[in-house]
Amino acid sequence: MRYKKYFLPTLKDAPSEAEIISHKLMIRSGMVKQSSAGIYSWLPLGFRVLKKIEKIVREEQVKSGAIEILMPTIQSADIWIKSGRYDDYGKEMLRIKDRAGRDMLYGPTNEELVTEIFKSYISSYKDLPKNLFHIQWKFRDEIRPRFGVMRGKEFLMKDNYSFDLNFDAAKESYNNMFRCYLRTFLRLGLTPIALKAESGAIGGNLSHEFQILAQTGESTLYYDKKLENIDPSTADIEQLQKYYAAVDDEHDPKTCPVEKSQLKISKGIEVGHIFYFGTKYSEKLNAFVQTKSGSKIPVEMGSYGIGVSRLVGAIIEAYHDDKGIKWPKQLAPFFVSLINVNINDEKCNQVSEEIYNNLNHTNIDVLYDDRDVSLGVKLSDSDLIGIPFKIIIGPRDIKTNQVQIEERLTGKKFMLSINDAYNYITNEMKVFSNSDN
Ligand code: P5A
Repeated sequence: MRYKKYFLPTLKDAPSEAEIISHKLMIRSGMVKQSSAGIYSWLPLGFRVLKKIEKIVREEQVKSGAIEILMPTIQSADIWIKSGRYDDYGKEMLRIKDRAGRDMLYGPTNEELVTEIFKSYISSYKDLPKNLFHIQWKFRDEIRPRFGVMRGKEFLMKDNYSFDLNFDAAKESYNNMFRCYLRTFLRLGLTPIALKAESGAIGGNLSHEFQILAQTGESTLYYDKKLENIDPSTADIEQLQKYYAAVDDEHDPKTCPVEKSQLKISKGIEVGHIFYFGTKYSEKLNAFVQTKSGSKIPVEMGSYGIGVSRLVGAIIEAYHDDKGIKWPKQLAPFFVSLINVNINDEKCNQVSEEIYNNLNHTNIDVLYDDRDVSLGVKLSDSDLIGIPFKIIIGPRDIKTNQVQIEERLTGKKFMLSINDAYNYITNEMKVFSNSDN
């Protein structure tokens, strides 16, 4: 991508209403634009990152055996009246009437709708288990939308729903998703801490929330150090229950069972939440399945959510410095920032074009800064938007066929020949593509 042709409106200052660093940086780096309170447009740079996160979340869902569908954003009030949640949800639910006066709503979650789909097609134990997911916008009329995309009114959620014949099978589905969540957050470069949680309005009797560590997080986590190193291939909730974890004022130093040296205190952000709620919805919405012996029983369910758009902010909270964002390589909107120091120098232009074309041919996302602005502006914009590598092509270095490489995550800087620079970048790209799966 050529910067001059692109749409990347960076700002020097963040608006005063942006309270936290990720919100400030997202606005300054031209990732999002607020359209009204808690509702955002995703500009090209933000959209690229959102899609990269979504892709990793999706791939891990599919690997875990979940099947992708797409349910609508607008739902009929009828199913919510049947489940009893139409009134429970209160003002957080955006209620709409269609032209015929029918009560509709913008879905804040999909337990009812997915149960309706399930029961229309599945009625036998032979077709279980099933796990359906979608990645779709939700709307919750939050009383105080704040922190940018971290607590929006409209936000993108990955939600999935498991259907099983009995409690044991449902617990297995829950554990399977538990492991999937750990893998997902690790792949996103985050450290997930799972905590036993209250299940609130979603209802049910087993629930965990996933927090990720970030110095600027909203909650304070108190947990056994061992929780930072849970193996996602073998983890289950029984194993987890051995380790202490509490959030904010749930923690009481007097009753905390963990030794001081073993207790970690860190800031965290909730990015996922999973629930087992048994037959709460299947009973109310008549989702019954036939057992082997011929009897009919309500299907056992769980639901599992990841805040995909919230993750964009949460990851910035975990990866930034005073210059801007430091994207983990797998999430960066561009992999390389190609900085042409002097667009009036023929040799600089020629070499920049050459490297630009070569990188494009190898499908490496490159942002070629061809603007007629100072080197300082180019460097600081690249740091602000958080591109992992810079290749800097300057008139003096190029006389000896040298270019400078800079790594955003480590701050490392070094000179290489043009050819070696190209090889270095393609190799870096290979290393992280291979470690993806
Ligand atoms: C689980 C999936 C549910 O809604 N139903 C379907 C269950 N859970 S939840 O905890 O309420 O939400 C799941 C995740 O969505 C993100 N999230 C939000 N992100 C941005 N703005 C919001 N207002 C918002 N509300 C919830 C969180 O990451 C949460 O863990």
